[in-house]
Amino acid sequence: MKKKITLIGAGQIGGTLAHLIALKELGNVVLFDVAAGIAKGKALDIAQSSPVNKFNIDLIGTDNYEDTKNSDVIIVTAGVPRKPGMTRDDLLGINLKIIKQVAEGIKKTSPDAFVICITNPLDVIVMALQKYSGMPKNKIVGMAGILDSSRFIYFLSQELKLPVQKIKSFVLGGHGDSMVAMLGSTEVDGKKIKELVKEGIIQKEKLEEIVERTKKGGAEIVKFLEKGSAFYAPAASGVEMAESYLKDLKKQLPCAAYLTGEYGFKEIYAGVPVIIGKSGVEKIVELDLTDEENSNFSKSIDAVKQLFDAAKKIDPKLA
Ligand code: TXD
Repeated sequence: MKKKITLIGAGQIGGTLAHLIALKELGNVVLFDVAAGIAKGKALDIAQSSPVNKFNIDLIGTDNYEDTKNSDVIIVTAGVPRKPGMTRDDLLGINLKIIKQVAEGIKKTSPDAFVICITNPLDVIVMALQKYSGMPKNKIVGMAGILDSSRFIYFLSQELKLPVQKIKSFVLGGHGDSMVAMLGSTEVDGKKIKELVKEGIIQKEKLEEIVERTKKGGAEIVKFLEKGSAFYAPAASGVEMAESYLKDLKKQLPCAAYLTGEYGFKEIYAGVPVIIGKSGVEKIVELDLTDEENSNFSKSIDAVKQLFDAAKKIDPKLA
């Protein structure tokens, strides 16, 4: 029996998610969007490529939550993306309203689904989605850390002229300018990055430049595109999480997860390494952080808390 994957939002990321899931035959796809035509058109277009790429899955487009019921995985991208000059936080008001509608829609029709939230501002929106839906905290997770880590690894691979597979790193904390590249645990071909700095293979200043470029990774693409924001790498990152759940791969992935005391914080979503398997977020992995990483992680959590306070001012029900 094929799994059922519902994509709430059939825009740039939603359409790319649908295509990637089809090519990997991860499950049948329901593309849901309030703009039903977009959902239906993209579902049909991807379906018509199945003879070329030899995949066999069902794809439908809809604006009716009934069509999404009993989904195994739900990936939420419903919302508005940034325009040039906007911060992720500027999207809070409008996307909170949208995520409340989405929560109402999914909690009745797919109460047992694993829900991956992508909509920005990510850390607060995923928290709101969990609160509005009341679905289990280990079954609702945010996608950001995989994207941020992937951007960091890519920039580092370009600088060192190495294949991306040779580099291991995590970017944790909030999905914003306060995100934290965990340089202490970053490895290049099995060697700690600080060894490469000592050996003069990469300058400390260049490494800091790469960290800064990663923080602004989304804005750099928004500036080029002028209309819309990144969608290929975000979609690839969301599929990585869905696949680990559906195939019980128990991959360790940086995601926005609900903390219950890990890293000294609780009752907040933040980007941390988690194990994703058939039960959802099965474990939060506590890395040994350097003093600098600990301090930067705390600052990042503070930034998330401030934005969540702003969200509670918009909707006191979130308290
Ligand atoms: O790392 C990350 N988490 C970020 C997330 C990376 C990149 C983009 N990030 C955010 O994802 C972005 O700031 C947006 O908040 C979402 C979706 O980005 P996308 O580029 O896919 O936006 P689009 O193309 O505008 O698609 C959004 C769709 C669009 O088709 C709307 O009609 C639909 O969402 N939409 C809705 N669908 C269902 N229900 C409701 N209420 C609704 N409102 C709008």
